[in-house]
Amino acid sequence: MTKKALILGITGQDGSYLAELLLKKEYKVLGVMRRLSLFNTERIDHLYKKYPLKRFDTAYGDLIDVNSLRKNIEDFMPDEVYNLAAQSHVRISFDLPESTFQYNANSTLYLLEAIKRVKPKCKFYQACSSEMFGISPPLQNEKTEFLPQSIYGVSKVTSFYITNYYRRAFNLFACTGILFNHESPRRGTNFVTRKITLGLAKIITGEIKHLELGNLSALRDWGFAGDYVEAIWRIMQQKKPDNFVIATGEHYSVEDFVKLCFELVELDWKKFVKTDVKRFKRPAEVPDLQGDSSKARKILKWKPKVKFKELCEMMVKNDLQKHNLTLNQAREKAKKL
Ligand code: NAP
Ligand code: F7E
Repeated sequence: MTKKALILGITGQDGSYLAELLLKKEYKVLGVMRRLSLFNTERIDHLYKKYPLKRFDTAYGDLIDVNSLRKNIEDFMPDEVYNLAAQSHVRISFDLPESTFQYNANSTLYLLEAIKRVKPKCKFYQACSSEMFGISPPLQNEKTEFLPQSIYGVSKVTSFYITNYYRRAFNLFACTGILFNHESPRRGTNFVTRKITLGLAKIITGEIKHLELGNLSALRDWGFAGDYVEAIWRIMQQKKPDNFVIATGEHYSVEDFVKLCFELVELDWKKFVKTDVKRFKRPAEVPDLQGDSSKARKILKWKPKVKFKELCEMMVKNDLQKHNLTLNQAREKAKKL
């Protein structure tokens, strides 16, 4: 029988990759998106074109509009609900603490309560985050203490406990994935990796002279979003609901990422990157994230395919291509800078 999946956060990076994966697996997918004054379906337009509406469609809903969430569950009666929607920017959560918390924590409660009442057999996935570990030193795994450094992190810890509570108290199939940073050509342009690859392309075309960044010494465990949505799906296919850390196990600094990207086009990054630590400073930073995903590797039989260097290259090539440049053409242009 065709499985039905409801994806919250369909217009985001992960929502678009997960929808692609589930549609390939013959699922029927309904994506939930919020009303905006302009359409922002760039990441899923190819899916509207490729699949008929009875396989892939979208409906309106908002994370803090409890009725909209419940209505979508009642109308669609999904077998699996993936809550990937969030105010996902850590830095912005310092400016918008209240709404970040409401979106990211309350929505988990609203969705689980709706599932409990409407279709208790429906499986539920909550997107949690390595930001929950905050200043707990690496390696971080499922047993590591949560010491979040932002309301974003706190909101995800809350969503984690709500999900675990509904599993324990009401026997729902409610899981979490504690995912470390994952990037792709579809990454939002104000996250550091995409800001760097897009900035590099603009430097080559002469649109900008310099790229301004903040803390270059932060260490992150960066993987490829396409690999991570495979892990999300596997978490939902287990016999028992559980929590899993998903990570590559390697960590690199922001500076390492910058250096690798600029090396690809044979530019000396130090001539083009300015740091304005004060401007981009977070009131509380997370210095070092490096995940231990041995549980996922053993139980889900999952491991990441794309390595750090390949990820950089994939993202650089994509942003160059958006500026009508190949890597070789970019190198030629870079010689004249
Ligand atoms: P993203 O690209 O920022 O996507 C977030 C999605 O949430 C977008 O579709 C966004 O819609 C939607 N959304 C935000 N507020 C909403 C609201 N009030 N009502 C309905 N939808 C709303 O994030 P992502 O990188 O795909 O991440 C997916 C999930 O994983 C998020 O929960 C994030 O916190 C978590 N996570 C991400 C990472 C990572 O490294 N990417 C790591 C760990 C955890 P709009 O397009 O309208 O803004
Ligand atoms: O920052 C530093 C910044 O904003 C990474 C989200 O997907 O992953 C993401 O959160 C690091 C930080 O991601 C700039 O200070 C330096 O140390 O790309 P980011 P994040 O905060 O790690 C987690 C796991 C999530 O769950 C989140 O949803 O880079 N950094 N200079 C900068 N960061 C940004 N954004 N911009 C800069 O100019």
